[in-house]
Amino acid sequence: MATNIKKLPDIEQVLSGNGSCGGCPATMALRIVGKALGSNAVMLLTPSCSVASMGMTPKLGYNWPCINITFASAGSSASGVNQALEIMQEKGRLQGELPTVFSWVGDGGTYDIGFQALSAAAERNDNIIHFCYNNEAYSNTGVQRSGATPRGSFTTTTPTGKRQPKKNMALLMLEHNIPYVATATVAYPGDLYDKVVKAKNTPGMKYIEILAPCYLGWQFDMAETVQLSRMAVRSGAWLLWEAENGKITFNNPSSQIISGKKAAEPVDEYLMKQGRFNRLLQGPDAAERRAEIQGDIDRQIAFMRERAKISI
Ligand SMILES: Cc1ncc(C[n+]2csc(CCOP(=O)(O)OP(=O)(O)O)c2C)c(N)n1
Ligand code: SF4
Ligand SMILES: [Mg+2]
Repeated sequence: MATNIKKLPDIEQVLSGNGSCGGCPATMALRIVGKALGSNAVMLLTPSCSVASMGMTPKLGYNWPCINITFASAGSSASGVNQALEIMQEKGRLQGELPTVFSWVGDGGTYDIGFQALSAAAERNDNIIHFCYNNEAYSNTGVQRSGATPRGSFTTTTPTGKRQPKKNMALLMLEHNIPYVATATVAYPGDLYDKVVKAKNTPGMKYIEILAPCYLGWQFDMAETVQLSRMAVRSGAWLLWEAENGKITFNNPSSQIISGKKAAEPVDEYLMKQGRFNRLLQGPDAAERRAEIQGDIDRQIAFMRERAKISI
């Protein structure tokens, strides 16, 4: 059972007055991450909404030492910072517990441009946590398509709807044989908190991906961020799972969908709540397009069930 939200520590690493939009899922998620990591950490960020929201020294919105790095280099930069801290500790120039080194990166910086450096860090099993907050587009530059954008979604570079399905990035990270991989989303803060605590206490490379429904890119009312996050999970469009040393387990409510105890909700209601799908689903081939999206979700559920060796 996940930790109850009322039991999360009071510590706040995300400070008031930061520049994110109201209802920003990335910032909500980072708040929970801060409660799990505590203050002894170093944060690396690639160009993204979270950088734009952070503000400028000396008035940073995040209460960690923060390093802005180039778009492609989260994996290599975080590895380098971690190595430097380990050497400082060895030489007696750093006392106490080694800080957690984590990168906080969007889907563009993870799925696409940062993939090579991230893959290399995973292959070396470097002692870092890579967080991908996945808002399914390049939001900070006006919503362009990324490898995480689902089929059918409108972005400024897919004006007639994206024609390809998204990648399964968390599974790709798992295939690097790293000790910990997890998926999460803002509607389940206790689940996210527990996963970050596990990652913090696991040596080696950790990858946590957080679905982050962004009102701007997805086109819904900003007060509905958490509702959209919950609908994504209930429809099976987003599965909550974790893998410790390669063994996959699913977390509630995804575990019920995977085990066949509960059917995933049809994706229609989730799609129709979002302007990014609306125009497509009002066109003459709406039924065909909707079936394609539902097909992608059904295939992923079946694939992940098989990959986790669960039969129903
Ligand atoms: C090499 C390089 N290319 C493009 C940019 C412009 N750029 C800044 S933020 C951004 C979007 C980042 O998308 P993502 O990683 O998904 O984070 P989000 O904006 O969605 O938070 C882009 C394309 C850049 N800073 N550097
Ligand atoms: S555009 Fe989306 S991800 Fe970016 S700050 Fe606003 S709500 Fe957050
Ligand atoms: Mg993004």
